[in-house]
Amino acid sequence: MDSATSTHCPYCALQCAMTLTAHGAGVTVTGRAFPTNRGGLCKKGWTAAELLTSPDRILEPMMRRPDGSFAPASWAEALDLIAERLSGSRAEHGADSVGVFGGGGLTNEKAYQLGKFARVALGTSRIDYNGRFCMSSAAAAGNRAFGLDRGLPFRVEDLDAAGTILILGSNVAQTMPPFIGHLDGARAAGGLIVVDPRRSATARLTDDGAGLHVQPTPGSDLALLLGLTHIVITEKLVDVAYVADRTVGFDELRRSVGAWYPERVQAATGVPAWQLRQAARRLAAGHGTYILTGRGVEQHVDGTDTTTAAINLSLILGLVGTTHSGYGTLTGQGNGQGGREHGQKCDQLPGYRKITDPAARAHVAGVWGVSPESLPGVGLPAVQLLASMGVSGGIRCLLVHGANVVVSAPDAKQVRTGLEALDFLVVSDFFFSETAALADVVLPVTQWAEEDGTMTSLEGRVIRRRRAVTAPPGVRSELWILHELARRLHSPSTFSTDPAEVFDELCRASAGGLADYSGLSYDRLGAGDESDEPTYWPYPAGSTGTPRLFLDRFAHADGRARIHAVQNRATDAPAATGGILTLITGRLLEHYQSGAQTRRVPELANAQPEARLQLHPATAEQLGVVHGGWVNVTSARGIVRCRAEVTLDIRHDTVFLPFHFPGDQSANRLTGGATDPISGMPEFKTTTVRVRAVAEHAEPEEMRVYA
Ligand SMILES: Nc1nc2c(c(=O)[nH]1)N[C@H]1C(S)=C(S)[C@@H](COP(=O)(O)OP(=O)(O)OC[C@H]3O[C@@H](n4cnc5c(=O)[nH]c(N)nc54)[C@H](O)[C@@H]3O)O[C@H]1N2
Ligand SMILES: Nc1nc2c(c(=O)[nH]1)N[C@H]1C(S)=C(S)[C@@H](COP(=O)(O)OP(=O)(O)OC[C@H]3O[C@@H](n4cnc5c(=O)[nH]c(N)nc54)[C@H](O)[C@@H]3O)O[C@H]1N2
Ligand code: SF4
Ligand SMILES: [Mo]
Repeated sequence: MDSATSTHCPYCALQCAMTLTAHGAGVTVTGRAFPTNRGGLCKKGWTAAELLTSPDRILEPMMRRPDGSFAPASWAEALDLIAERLSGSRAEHGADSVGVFGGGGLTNEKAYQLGKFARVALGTSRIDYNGRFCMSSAAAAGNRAFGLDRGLPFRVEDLDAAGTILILGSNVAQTMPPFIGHLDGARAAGGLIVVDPRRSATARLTDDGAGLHVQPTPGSDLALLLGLTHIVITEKLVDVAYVADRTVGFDELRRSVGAWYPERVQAATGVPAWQLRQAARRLAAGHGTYILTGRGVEQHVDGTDTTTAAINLSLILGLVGTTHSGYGTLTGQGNGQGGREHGQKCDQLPGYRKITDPAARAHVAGVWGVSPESLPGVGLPAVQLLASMGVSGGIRCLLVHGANVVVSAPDAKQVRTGLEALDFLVVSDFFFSETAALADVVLPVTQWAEEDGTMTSLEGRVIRRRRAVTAPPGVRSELWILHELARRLHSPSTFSTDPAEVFDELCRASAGGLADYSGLSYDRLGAGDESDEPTYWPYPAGSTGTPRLFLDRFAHADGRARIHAVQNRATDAPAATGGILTLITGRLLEHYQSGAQTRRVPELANAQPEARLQLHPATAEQLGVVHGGWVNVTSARGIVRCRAEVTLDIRHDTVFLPFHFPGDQSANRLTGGATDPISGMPEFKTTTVRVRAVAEHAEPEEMRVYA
């Protein structure tokens, strides 16, 4: 008989609800009613179950042989070897010679267990995760301003009643398609404002009187936001009572934006002064105004400050901590929110606690049954962690869980070199990702529909992932792997293999922290139907959770939000002459992240089989590039060879590449290693490149140099 299971999509943070029906031939996916998706799914969600039976799936542990090829191994052999190599490295080079790289796609249970495993079983400080590439700037800005980082401090459905929504650097129409239903109210009111150097699918939602598309030069958003703030202040649109009651720091902000008059901002951003005024007035006119940021403004070396500028604008308009307006960041990965709460970050313990805080160390060490002194200190953020591979004093062994850094980390060629220089690399994955292909041992793990766990959605809502099918016999859950390794490493603490038990422990460890889950349990999270109580954190024992944050106070000790004046340090974009252009990178609807999963779904791969460089017709003509013709894109770091997509949907000084493809189409061969000094976020969104038309089979000089 068919059996139906209520669960959620494995991919993005919208965590669309779905029902999986297992039958003889496989698993059928249907959308399920839930506030974020209202029964809708995107193409990736519809096809997600195909990967359960993918012919590419790894079904037994694989070990590298001396000749470089892989051979299957038993679990005992693989785990024994890993334990031996990690203990050996620790004995010879110290605990910090072993690194751990996690992911924002892992369930809360796995993320928590991985952080504990690093600190307790390995004793290493060297753990960080791919959320550093994703949420770190917004998290740093949220913590600084509000004292707390929950992506949306309100419910997604609150947006339905909005009259005005400003979306900065997010292409939700492609990155979270069912989400756009929540923009309908603002569109009907003519109040959707989208800021994007591309006329993205989301920018097009502003057509026909639905709102305004603001098209700045890439990387100029901070100047744009300072300009909007300047207009709000000079036109006396500030919510004076709110600023006085609920914030500190306004005077400094007023001084700092004094010189950012609209005509100067126009010169710095390319956005006409009239548009700036129109946008600022619309935001202030209200009728329920929300400001949302995405990776387009956050993934920059000034990403924390740019996000802070968006928060400052929200605060002086009195938007945050009300029932009808707000500021939020659109969290990306499936568990991008929970992934940043339970200890995968190099400076963090569960419950969003700081590893440097003696009280936090004492509490968590108590739950783990170890002494606080035994816990390591702060490690290295992702880019620096990866840069330490193969460097004296750096990491010599690495465990990767839920990331494909060869494709998704900046300066990917250097990352590959670093991985190759390691003494020992272990990758847990379902597929031979580009990163797994470099490993010494690859461990095959269960997929989403084969495991139980919890995810925390972009709204901070904790939801259940449920097992719908039995995993193939050779694969194991990561909880089991960590348990087995901890045992072999003689860990002083225990590692349960049961997700519900791990969740209970996580809840205890989080008690009293910012992200307090202590009132939650699998029972509390319900049956996965519409009768379920929504469970938004903080959810301390005895509470009913927190759908809307900051209604009475912010999380700083004095209850007030911090307006933190920020400076624009960006230099002007390079002149768009001689083929010198600004490259921005981002996403296509059909592919997810490094593409390790979606490139293996035939329908998605056929729809988008390769990376294409978007460029404007005028630019294309100047460079002799034709639609579908081949181009070389060169930066200081490397070269990409791909076909051109000539489109009016982009500024003439800007080109766009998706980052979902490997090899010589990998956008991250072009990006550099520069990071935001506050958050550690790499500069993914702007890179200076040169574009040249080439014949399909030409092999220019640079190709050989960088190959
Ligand atoms: N289809 C799909 N959906 C996804 C994902 C995926 O890989 N594929 N990944 C998920 C994850 S982890 C994340 S983080 C989210 C990301 O979701 P988004 O933030 O929506 O994704 P991006 O495409 O990276 O960037 C959004 C937009 O920023 C614009 N942009 C680039 N540079 C700038 C700039 O300097 N200023 C401004 N204002 N805009 C700029 C780009 O043109 C792009 O349209 O998506 C999630 N959903
Ligand atoms: N140029 C550029 N680069 C970017 C970005 C950009 O906009 N531009 N965006 C950045 C962002 S926002 C993000 S989030 C990163 C993401 O980049 P990646 O970390 O590369 O993300 P994924 O492709 O999702 O990689 C997840 C890998 O883990 C596997 N996996 C999935 N679930 C699990 C699990 O539960 N356990 C284990 N062990 N494995 C699992 C998948 O098969 C896949 O191989 O990329 C970043 N890189
Ligand atoms: S929008 Fe995100 S969660 Fe929803 S179906 Fe698509 S990938 Fe899955
Ligand atoms: Mo992300």
